[in-house]
Amino acid sequence: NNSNENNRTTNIDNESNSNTDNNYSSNCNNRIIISFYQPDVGRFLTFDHVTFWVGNAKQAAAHHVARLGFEPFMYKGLETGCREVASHAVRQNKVVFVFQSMLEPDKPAEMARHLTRHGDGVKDVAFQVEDLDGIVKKAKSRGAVVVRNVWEESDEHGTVRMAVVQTYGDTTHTLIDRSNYTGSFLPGYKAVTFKDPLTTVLPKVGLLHVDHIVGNQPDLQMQGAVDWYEKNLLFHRFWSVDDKQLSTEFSALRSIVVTNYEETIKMPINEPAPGKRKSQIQEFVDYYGGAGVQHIAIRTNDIISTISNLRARGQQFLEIPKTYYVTLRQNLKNSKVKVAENLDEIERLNILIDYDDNGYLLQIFSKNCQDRPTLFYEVIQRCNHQGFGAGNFKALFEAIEADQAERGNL
Ligand code: TYF
Ligand code: FE
Repeated sequence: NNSNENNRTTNIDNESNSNTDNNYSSNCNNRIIISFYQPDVGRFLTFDHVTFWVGNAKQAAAHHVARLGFEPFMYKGLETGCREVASHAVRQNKVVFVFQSMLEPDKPAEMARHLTRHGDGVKDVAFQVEDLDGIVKKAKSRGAVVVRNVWEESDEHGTVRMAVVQTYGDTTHTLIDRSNYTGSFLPGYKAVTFKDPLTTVLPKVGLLHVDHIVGNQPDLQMQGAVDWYEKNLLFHRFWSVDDKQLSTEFSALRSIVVTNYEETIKMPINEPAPGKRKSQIQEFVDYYGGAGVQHIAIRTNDIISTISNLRARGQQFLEIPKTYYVTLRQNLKNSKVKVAENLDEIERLNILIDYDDNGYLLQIFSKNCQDRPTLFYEVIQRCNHQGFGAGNFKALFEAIEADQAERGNL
């Protein structure tokens, strides 16, 4: 490997700042140079699956089947010889969610603590990797906490190798090497043969794969979380905004996106910023009891039908004020970009659009998935646009603040 060939330099702005000297500046007039090298060991491929620790895994899985269009997929629990934890996996195209619950009083203790502190939430985001040993060795040498060293699990379909590393809060990343495995999920699970009748009665949703997963951090902890990915996983910054771009009249936040070398996995990291009222990120941190996963964004190729069908299943989304669509229609007239979707449909469904001259993205945000105002989902369709909806932040945050006000949390 010729390192010069593999060296990409992105001139984002202009003042010196490499990803080895993490000198993030929140002044958007500063000019920053980020260079990044192809890591000499390992490769991150994709999001693999997401594990949720919840009070009632059976019902959480059923909820995702009924409301969000997942299908029952895999199971392990008492019937398969797992005496302490029940795991229900559901799947929709490449999106796999695993819901896990305790089977016995107070056991496993870590799960009990997690549940009482955080409520239902994301425990682990698994990545599919190549050269697991190289990645774990590198992360360890850089100081990452390895929760579980490399281990193997086998069945008639081959062998899966895995390791677990600690990221923000109580959240972990399982790293999975599937190169010697042909099974559809993981050893130890049995396929669920039950076909939920709702699957045939209700309209198909068409969620395809995870686009990005966002982690909220307590005040002033965003940079540390970003550094963790740069240092230990050799991720780099993809895109960043400062609190000037991310504020409404009342509240603000900062956000930095980190991604792997190939840019197939995107992990935005948020922190609250000072404003007149409580930041939505602070509200999350207060209710979650620290850092954690705030939203999972899932891709579709046809957001109009995806959202129509999710709404038909009773999934609820944030409401966007009419004024957003008045401004949008005006601005789109003066723009080079042509939006293929019908704007009346977009408005009826409360979908947001962000665009530049070359492309656009369509996105929408669900209401919170549980009683605590913590995790929610985003559905996103990309048409030659790799952003995260910066142009929508103001409208979106005002919509979130309306919900915050209803909860008495401003
Ligand atoms: O992932 C993103 O950056 C967008 C926008 O609290 C966003 O989905 C950012 C922060 C937030 C909610 C949405
Ligand atoms: Fe997002």
